[in-house]
Amino acid sequence: MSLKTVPAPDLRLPQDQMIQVANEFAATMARRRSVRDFSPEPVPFDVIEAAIAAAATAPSGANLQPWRFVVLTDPEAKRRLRAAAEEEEREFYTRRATQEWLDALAPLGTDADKPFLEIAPAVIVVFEVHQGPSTPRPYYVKESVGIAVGLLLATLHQAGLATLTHTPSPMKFLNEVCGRPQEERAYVVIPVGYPAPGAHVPDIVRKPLGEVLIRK
Ligand code: IYR
Repeated sequence: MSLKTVPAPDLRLPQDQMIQVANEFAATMARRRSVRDFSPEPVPFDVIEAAIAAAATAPSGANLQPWRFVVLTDPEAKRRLRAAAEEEEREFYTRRATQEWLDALAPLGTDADKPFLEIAPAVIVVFEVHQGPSTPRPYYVKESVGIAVGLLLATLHQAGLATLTHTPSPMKFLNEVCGRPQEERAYVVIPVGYPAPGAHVPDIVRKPLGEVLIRK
């Protein structure tokens, strides 16, 4: 059975305006940085809610929208999250990671300590939704959830908030910490807040457009 249709939205802008809008957005996004040193200052929940609403507009395989966003703000929940994540991370840094991987991470200065999981005022745990008792088999889950997370990060950044895309490995413990069913699988953990006063980030550079854009 096919869905009824509605007219495609007409978003057309005059050419000079479309270039300006795109350039301004690119310049704004160029200022986004992964922050690891957060202030405990609370953030308005309405902003997080709006960012999740934006994320949930992402295209998805067969429009099945296979995502859930769990927002932790309760200090005790964040403390449990941090403790469980650090346990996994200690395994990663001392046993699981290959030397090659550790060498790739060395310039970023990351280690098994994850104070940001407790200090950031909000932590969003994004889950993929797979087939389960009340959920159908989804398609292109990683692609769909990845796009949703991109929109989430872009919205939070536009609203003036800092984020970190944190990927503890493995992530199974997040089902327990967030009270989510087996068919959901954690995809990424995103602390959200303001940088701590005086926070620094590594002085990275992005690849020049000439390298990443191939025009044929
Ligand atoms: N999950 C670890 C390791 C880590 C992996 C990558 I790839 C990074 O870009 C950063 C960290 C951690 O969060 O420390």
